[in-house]
Amino acid sequence: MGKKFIHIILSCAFMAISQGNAQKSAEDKARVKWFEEARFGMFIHFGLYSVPSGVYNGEVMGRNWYAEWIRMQGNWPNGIPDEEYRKFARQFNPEKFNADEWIRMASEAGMKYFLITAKHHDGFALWPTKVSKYNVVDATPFNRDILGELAIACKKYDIKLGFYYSHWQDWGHKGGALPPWPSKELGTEPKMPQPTAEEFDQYWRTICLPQVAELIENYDPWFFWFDTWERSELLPYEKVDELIAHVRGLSDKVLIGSRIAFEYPGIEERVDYLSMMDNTFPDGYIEQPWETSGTFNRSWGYHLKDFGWKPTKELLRNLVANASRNGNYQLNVGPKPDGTFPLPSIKRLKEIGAWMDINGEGIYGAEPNPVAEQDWGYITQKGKKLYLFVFDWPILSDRIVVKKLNTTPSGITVLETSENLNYERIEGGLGIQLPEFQPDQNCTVFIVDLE
Ligand code: FHN
Repeated sequence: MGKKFIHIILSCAFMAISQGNAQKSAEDKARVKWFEEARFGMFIHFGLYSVPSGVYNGEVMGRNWYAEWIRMQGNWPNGIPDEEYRKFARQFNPEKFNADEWIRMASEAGMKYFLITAKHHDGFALWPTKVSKYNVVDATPFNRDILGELAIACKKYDIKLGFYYSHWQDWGHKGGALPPWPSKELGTEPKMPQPTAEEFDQYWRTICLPQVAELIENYDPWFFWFDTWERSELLPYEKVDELIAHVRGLSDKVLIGSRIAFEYPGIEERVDYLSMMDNTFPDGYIEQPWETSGTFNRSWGYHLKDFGWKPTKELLRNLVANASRNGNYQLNVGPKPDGTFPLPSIKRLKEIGAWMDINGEGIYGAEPNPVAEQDWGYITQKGKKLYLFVFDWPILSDRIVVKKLNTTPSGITVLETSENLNYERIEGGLGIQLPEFQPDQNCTVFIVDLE
């Protein structure tokens, strides 16, 4: 039972992506190893959009729940005038921002890395960039280098720091791409006028490339999360390759994700890891390291009216399902304008952290398992141990069946309580007697020893 079998159960849809990984050099594979083992990271959307928090002039922004889009989606479909939006810089003063506290919360939740919007689509930078005054030190009363403070805290807690950088969309600098809508489908033609290729190139050379270099030189990040979600004429492959070469020329450790050119054919061969679309969880194994970035509620940036908080069990399920399929989970917090995390996020981070303290050994560094998909939950594997994550505790039965498991174990225990469980071979798999009382209402983990 091993990788060979895993390959057999690969769905065809993922074959092409898997080939991307097959062509990786030993050096490429070594660079991404920490990422594969980490499995769980924190994403942060924080910027000028955190000030209005999804509400402009008393009106909840239209179209969708992405509060960081308020510049274009507030007062839908017109957006907020640029000069109005820039005024939020004068109000950006997150006095309760405490880098140590953010990173400690990530660490205590069991997260191993941390990713923040160094510059989102609005073009505003969270560090004192030299190539634009539109940044946290030059344009706001806060006047502190948020990324610098976070970099120090990340070192303290041994958390790997990465940057989200919007390389394509930039609404704050001339020449940056604008939204590829309003569009006919939304009934809001004409489309927004895009910059010319020359204008975009000017932005590229004077803002994008120098800022990426600054981020690497100043803060020594471990990875970049560039952001696109469709193909754009402004961003042909030559530019994507130029940016990749630029990053590689400045650091040999920085990982690059596939959202640098989402859905560009062959991108998987050029990048270190794959990113799924927002809150999208593939239903099978993918060989190349990959991640899903997901939200606690619906918005990425803090949104005053978004009360759609997902239950902790759902978040744990996302984490475990991804780990069992060789993927990571990057869970996003949208800090409030004062720099604190929303309480519902804190509550869930604590619950996840408590669960990870007990059960994290089945997540970190765990490999997917050939019989991962079960009707009660998921399975990961570490050497000769299988970790069974039981999310759907049977109501009408006192046992679960591990389908397709044909090896007889030497023992099965509950990870949290060390209780030994009885088991027997049955047709098509292995039957496991459940403990009388369910130790964890969200997800209980059993260890199956195959020694
Ligand atoms: O447009 C952005 C969005 O605001 C957010 O940053 C997400 C995170 O995955 N990325 C883009 C949409 O996919």
